[in-house]
Amino acid sequence: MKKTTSSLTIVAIILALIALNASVVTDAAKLPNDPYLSEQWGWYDTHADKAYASGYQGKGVVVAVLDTGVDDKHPDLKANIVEGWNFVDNNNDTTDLDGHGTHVAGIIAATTNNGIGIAGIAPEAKIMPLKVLSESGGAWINLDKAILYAANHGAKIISMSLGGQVTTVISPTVLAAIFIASQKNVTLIASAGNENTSSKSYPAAYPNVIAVSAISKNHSRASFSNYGNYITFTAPGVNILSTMPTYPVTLTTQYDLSENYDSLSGTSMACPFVSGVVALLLSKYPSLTPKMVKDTLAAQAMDLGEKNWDPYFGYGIPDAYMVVTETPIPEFGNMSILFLVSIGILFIIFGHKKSGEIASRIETRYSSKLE
Ligand SMILES: [Ca+2]
Ligand SMILES: [Ca+2]
Repeated sequence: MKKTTSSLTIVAIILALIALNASVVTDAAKLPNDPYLSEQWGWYDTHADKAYASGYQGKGVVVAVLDTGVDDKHPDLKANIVEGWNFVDNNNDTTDLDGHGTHVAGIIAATTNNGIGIAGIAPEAKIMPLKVLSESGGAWINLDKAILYAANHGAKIISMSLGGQVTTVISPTVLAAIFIASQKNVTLIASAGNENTSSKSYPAAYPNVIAVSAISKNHSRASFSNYGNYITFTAPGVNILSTMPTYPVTLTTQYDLSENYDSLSGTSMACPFVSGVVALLLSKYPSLTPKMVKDTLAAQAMDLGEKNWDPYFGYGIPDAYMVVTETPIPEFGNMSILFLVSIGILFIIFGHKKSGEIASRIETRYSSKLE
């Protein structure tokens, strides 16, 4: 990522200057009628209000959510769920018994302007629940297979609010799956991790994966958020209100969260904001490559901290409004594709020289009061 930073920075500066001259007017009359909207600071912070008024809402885009499953009976979600797969139990029952996946799904695509609950970033996008985590947390199951399943079943975005730190081992099968999905024009996004460290977390730090750190409402880095060279973007991740299962699950029975709706904090919550913004972009420009998606988000992001890319906020907060109103960043020639292929093959070969298991767990921070 470092090598591409300087050229991207120049593009980002030019686009930022153009952006400064653009005047943005929000039509308050076009805000949706969801009653908890005023509590959704992250929705406003990513400029989803202005995007909503623009009319682009993620239509035609399927987002695979690799997580604990989703409550597909939730009144604020049921219209937007497509069939997925349960890789933990190897069946098609993707019921969420934890709560984490349902929360992530609501941030991306809760039904909006339906008079109940919350609004999503891309309310006309569809969620494909791919269950790779059980309610007891712990290691992900078949992450590589889930990535390939998503890419082969029409998902344009793979949202991964999960990860783990791997200091000496790289998973060759996950790397290969990421590479294949990228070649199919699927954009992969992952949470950066909640350990307040610059040590890399995977899959966020793999090539071709957008890594998302977390910020609080005052735009400071969330105290728990990871940072470092692998960070691509940042997004709201503290006290994020979203959907919870309508029945008892681990988060409600063991961590005192409420059924139906509640707030969580973590880079797990930041990742789906970016997934939602990408869904908005792809609903307008369905054939963008993952590189064009990343470059477009980067050029139009709201910069934070040190000027331009930095290790805490990456390129900044992706802007839901800018991505549906400004022209995408083109990909120049085929050199970049050849470069990506070379890098992909190198990494796969490198990966095969290693062996062992990945230590992993759910990236969740069960807190709504710490910040
Ligand atoms: Ca709603
Ligand atoms: Ca910056």
